Amino acid sequence: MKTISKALLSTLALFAFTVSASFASSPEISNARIIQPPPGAKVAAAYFNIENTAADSLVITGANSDDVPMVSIHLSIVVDDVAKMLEQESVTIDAGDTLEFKHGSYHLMLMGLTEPLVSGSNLSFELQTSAGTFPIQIPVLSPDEAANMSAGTMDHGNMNHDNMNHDAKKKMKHGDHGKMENK
Ligand SMILES: [Cu+2]
Repeated sequence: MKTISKALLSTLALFAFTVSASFASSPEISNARIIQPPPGAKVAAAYFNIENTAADSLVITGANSDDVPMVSIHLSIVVDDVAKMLEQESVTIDAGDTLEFKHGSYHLMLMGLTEPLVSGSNLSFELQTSAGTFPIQIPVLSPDEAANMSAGTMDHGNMNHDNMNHDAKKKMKHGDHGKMENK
């Protein structure tokens, strides 16, 4: 009897471990946004923060979207005062680290756009990584909304980005997003 319950216990423990391990390996995406490009633009950039919550390095190898003809990982750099964008085959995030895809750094380059990106809409992406493929929804923000959002992020580095991400659209629609800067 004792042996059976021990076996059952260890089975349960193993199950619990498996479940939490599979959650832990999903990267945390926050603050995802695409800044609406000017009318007629064929390209746009997508930004987000990605936290590698797993115990192993996470390698991002690419992204795709049914909504965008071509998606590449780019890195913006400045060489001799000239801004350049370099296509990256992959980006590695160490265990526990967060990488910000942002203006002037890593970004997803959305290319071959045939229709204007409308602020308030969401584009669906799949991120290909060493830990599998993960879906991401990225909202299109007007330039004003995006400026408010990044100002808020910079002023409040400790803020829970998840909450901000979830509330951002509603807050910004009501025009009170600027409050975050004044806190
Ligand atoms: Cu680019």
